[in-house]
Amino acid sequence: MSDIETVPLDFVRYEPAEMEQRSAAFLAEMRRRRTVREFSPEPVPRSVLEDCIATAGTAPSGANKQPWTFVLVTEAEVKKQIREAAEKEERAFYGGRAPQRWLDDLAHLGTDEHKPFLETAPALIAVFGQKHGQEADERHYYVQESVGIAVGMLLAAFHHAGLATLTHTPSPMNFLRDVLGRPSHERAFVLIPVGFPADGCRVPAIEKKPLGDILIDR
Ligand code: IYR
Repeated sequence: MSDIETVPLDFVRYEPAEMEQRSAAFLAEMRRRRTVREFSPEPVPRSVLEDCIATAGTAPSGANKQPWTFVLVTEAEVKKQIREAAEKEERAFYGGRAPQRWLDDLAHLGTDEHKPFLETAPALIAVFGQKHGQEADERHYYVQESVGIAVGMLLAAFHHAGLATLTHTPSPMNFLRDVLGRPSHERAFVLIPVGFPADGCRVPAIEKKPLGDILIDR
């Protein structure tokens, strides 16, 4: 590295046996993560929400521009507005806008245009990607990739903290910018209800691909 400013790397190195134990334990924990569509209205601690959003904010990003905004919604009135706007789009989606092939692919998940979780979940996080910086001449790079990585870390952080999430993509979700009063250079990326699962919550019987289907040696 040339004459850029540096700091010592804060890196923890583990013995092989401990690495194996840690990676296996993390895998087992992440395998329990499921997308939840039935939430309890029980509130969640503000500090946990903040820590998880801060965790997402540690993600790598193009030129370290951190091109994301996480809007935390807990007010009933705002959640209601979001539900109404989302259900309007989803009625059009399920009522004919989506190609039949797409609806067929969703059938096994049991989703439809009703989105009660947008009001039941104690918190919604609307994630926005910033097309450029505060000033229009500050460029951002790989915005979709950067925000996608941050959202993956956010979902893992919530699961690790003991909260359930739903990666909800009302389509289209431009209404979020208006309802939440975000500037025109921000584009909604995903809407994430967060909370505890409802009592007796059930989830679709689906499976992840085995490792042999996703890992290729060469
Ligand atoms: N946005 C709709 C449809 C939907 C699309 C995909 I791809 C999913 O994995 C799940 C749902 C909805 O949220 O119902």
